[in-house]
Amino acid sequence: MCTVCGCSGFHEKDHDPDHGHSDAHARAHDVCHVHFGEGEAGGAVPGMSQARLIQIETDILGKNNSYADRNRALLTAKGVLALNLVSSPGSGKTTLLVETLKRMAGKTPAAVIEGDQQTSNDADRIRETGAPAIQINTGKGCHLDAHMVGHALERLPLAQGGVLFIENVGNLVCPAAFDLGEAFKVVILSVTEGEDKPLKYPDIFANADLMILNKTDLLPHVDFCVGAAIKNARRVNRKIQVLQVSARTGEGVNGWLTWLDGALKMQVAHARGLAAE
Ligand SMILES: Nc1nc2c(ncn2[C@@H]2O[C@H](COP(=O)(O)OP(=O)(O)OP(=O)(O)O)[C@@H](O)[C@H]2O)c(=O)[nH]1
Ligand SMILES: [Mg+2]
Repeated sequence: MCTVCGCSGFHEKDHDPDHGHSDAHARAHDVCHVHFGEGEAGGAVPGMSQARLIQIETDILGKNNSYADRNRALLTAKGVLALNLVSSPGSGKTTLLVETLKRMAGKTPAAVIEGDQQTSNDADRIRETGAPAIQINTGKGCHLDAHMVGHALERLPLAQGGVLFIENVGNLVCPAAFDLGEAFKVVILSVTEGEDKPLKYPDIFANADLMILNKTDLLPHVDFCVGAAIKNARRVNRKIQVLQVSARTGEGVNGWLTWLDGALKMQVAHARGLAAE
């Protein structure tokens, strides 16, 4: 038995005393590592071929993308900057939004779409700031899709040149695949979650434009290495921008507001460019 990890595929000759697991050991190590994501579809469903899985995913995402294109065209025409906020549950998305909306009040119009499986708690919290909010409950669904967002847009007052925040369902997996028609995807990682999350859930970090490291006020109390988290995020997405904030104390929130301002200016310029074509 392997004395490094306890797997049964280990042979004494495989062991490298300096590095622990040699290549030979790595091969033998597969005995205790079961992969379900190495086929063409990148996933597995019992009883379904990889080809069928790809076909289903292509159909669903193709349909979603056409709704996303429609949302994007509507938002761009209004010069509205739409952001898709994704994270695991409880990273602080709504808290950060509440603090952001309080600071934006009277300066930049903003509206919010909230996604959760159940309850209207988050939309209620947002409305207390004075900003309009629509709650989408997904039931057993684990992410927002562009069709749901399109329906919310029909009911939400969107001011020309404003910001639309879409808080996705707390989930680091499924929201990665669904374009909602946003201009930018923002992933929030709180310091209580561990710096390895970008490596464990790479798709969501690979697709994001900005990573916000939240709850920095808790850094003195947790084993979280900011440098390692940023390095891990840049291993899956070398272009990802990073901001550190505490939605609780407000530290770093001004940097986030500056980022928002720059993104809004880009969006307005983009809309003007399209209108002039
Ligand atoms: N210490 C600290 N706590 C925070 C911070 N931001 C949020 N929290 C707390 O984290 C908890 C979850 O915050 P939410 O804003 O509800 O998180 P969320 O990402 O919107 O959660 P879901 O919508 O359920 O996915 C609450 O108890 C917040 O008070 C922060 O910067 N520092
Ligand atoms: Mg929330």
